[in-house]
Amino acid sequence: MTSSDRRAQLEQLFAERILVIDGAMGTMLQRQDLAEADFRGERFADHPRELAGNNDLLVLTRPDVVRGIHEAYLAAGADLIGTNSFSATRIAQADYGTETAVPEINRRAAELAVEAARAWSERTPDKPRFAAGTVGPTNKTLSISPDVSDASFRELDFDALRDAYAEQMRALVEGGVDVLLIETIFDTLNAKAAIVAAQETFDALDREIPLMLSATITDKSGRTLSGQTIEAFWVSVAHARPLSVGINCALGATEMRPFLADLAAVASVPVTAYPNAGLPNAFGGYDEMPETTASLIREFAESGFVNGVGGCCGTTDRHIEAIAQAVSGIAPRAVPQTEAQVARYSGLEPLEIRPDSSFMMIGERTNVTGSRRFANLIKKGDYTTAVEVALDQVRGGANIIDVNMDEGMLDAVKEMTTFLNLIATEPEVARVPVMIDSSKWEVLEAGLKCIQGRGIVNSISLKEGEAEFLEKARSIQRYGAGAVVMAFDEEGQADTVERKVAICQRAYALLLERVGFDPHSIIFDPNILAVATGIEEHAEYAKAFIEATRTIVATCPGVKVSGGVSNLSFSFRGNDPVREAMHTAFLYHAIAAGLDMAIVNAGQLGVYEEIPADLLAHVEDILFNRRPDATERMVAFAETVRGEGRKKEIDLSWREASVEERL
Ligand code: THG
Repeated sequence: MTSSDRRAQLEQLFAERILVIDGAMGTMLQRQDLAEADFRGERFADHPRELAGNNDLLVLTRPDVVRGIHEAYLAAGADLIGTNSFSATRIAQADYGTETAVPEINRRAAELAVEAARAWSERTPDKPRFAAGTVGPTNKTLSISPDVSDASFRELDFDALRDAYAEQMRALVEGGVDVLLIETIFDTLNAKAAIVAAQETFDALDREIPLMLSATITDKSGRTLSGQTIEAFWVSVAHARPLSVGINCALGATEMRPFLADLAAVASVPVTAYPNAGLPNAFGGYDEMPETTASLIREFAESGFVNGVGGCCGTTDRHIEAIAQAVSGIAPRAVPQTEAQVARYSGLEPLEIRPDSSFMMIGERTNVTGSRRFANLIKKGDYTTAVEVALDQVRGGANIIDVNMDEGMLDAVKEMTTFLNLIATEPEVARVPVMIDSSKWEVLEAGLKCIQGRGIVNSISLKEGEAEFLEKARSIQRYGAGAVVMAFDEEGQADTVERKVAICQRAYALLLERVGFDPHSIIFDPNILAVATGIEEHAEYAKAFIEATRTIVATCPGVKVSGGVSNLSFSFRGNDPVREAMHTAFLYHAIAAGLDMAIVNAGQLGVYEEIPADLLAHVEDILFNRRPDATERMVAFAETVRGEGRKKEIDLSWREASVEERL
């Protein structure tokens, strides 16, 4: 059977009946009263450290015990059993000094589960059994600092975790597992590293198997340990196109219920739930009886929440038997057949951009090239105040924050990493998705490795040709982000309606046809360029952006359109009332043409209707290129707006900068 057949078979089964997942491995092992000698066996007889408690090692030293537990769960009615490999990464095994055994452990863990599942599939052909390669979260977290005095510190980086997962996954896949089960996810960034690792493993082995994802909720507020809501979690991992998504472990079935309901309401794939046997008692044990767990899970099934159920900590084969009986004959949750036609991003919370959503503001101030103040804070290393800049953006109404560290004097990779790690720990900021802004791919990629949510890369373009564009797009897809695509090609930046539209349409076709990119994850930026510069060719720029936007939204279904609004008024630097009026009027018309979002100074936008009539007339003369002397007239008028003594010449210094810097 090919991998895609296997996936289709499991999808079919999840649609037909509620599949039963096995129960706890640890609980069953504990009941065997294994001693240090069991964990060591002959293989590790001389190992310098204590090994008792390293459960995964038992696949090598007591395979009979592990096999017996798989048998017990299969006999109890489990359709899907998990390999005994929860902590079998070099990161978790480091606690015991057994890192080098990682490939062997996973390989053997896979073989034991696969053999047992195959044997039972032959015995009960109408009830095929499956082996899932269990991949735990490890004992480290990518989104949280263990150092109270440095919130940007991380014990581990994305690449090290990804590589550790890849090592584990390769051995599990080679060992023959049917699916990979990335479970007990307490930090979505860890899970995103696992997803990248899985995809790399499938590429390397030229063999793909389905992924099952399962998060855990560790407190009653319904957040993961790293602070996400369950909806935000789903938005952050949906790019993996998993076979299923669910919740496990948590605080038992009762506490899990509301969050399972939330997940079931949004997930476009089968949903699983395998809770602990209630809350732990004073000794860390679990007392919930099989009948109790089973009746709680039966209620999940009757509520239409689940396609798969089982048990986690504290559950045994008796729990699984009771659960299997309790859900037998109850119809599984109906999986929505079509994905809603919306763009979804996330920080700690989800952000949905629907056709009827109000305009989205992307905060521009956390940009070292766009704010002298922010640049100085970063240069001084005053990160506390720099984080407040982000906080002000969110409090000022920004739905997303743009972060840019491209400045010659700064190590942009390092600063992007530090700053994103910092704001990840500031709940009010971390609530919103991040737009990672850089002209360097290495900075964009470094940023992608820091965000647990679904963010946006700003930007990619056809500037360096199709091959590079496609490669970056594939990478962005793998990290689970959206992309701003600038209207820029091999010939340069598009400044006419025709070129803006043609480049976006070309990029659209490439992304959909060659990458399989979701059109909702594309954000076109047809270049907002400065007007009223004194140069005749610039006079049409505002109009061109607005007209291009109209055509792009009409001809590229699903995409969003954005732009950097403050660029528009560079020639009125120093005159904030004029700049604000220009931005406000421009947005008013651009939004009417279909603009969905823009990078703005959130605190500095006015209301169109409140712009004084004379100022508005001057502004619109410029925006729509209504008269050749529009700029001159505005310059004269601007002095009156600024008031006495604050005379300001048109600032053309920006013209010395390269096109990229100008953007
Ligand atoms: N498209 C996309 N990304 C972008 C841009 C774009 N990123 C950068 C830029 N353009 C958008 N961000 C800004 C941020 C600030 C300003 C302009 C654009 C700005 N700053 C004041 C100035 O230069 O006068 C800063 C003054 C100060 O130091 O405080 O105008 O187009 N995809």
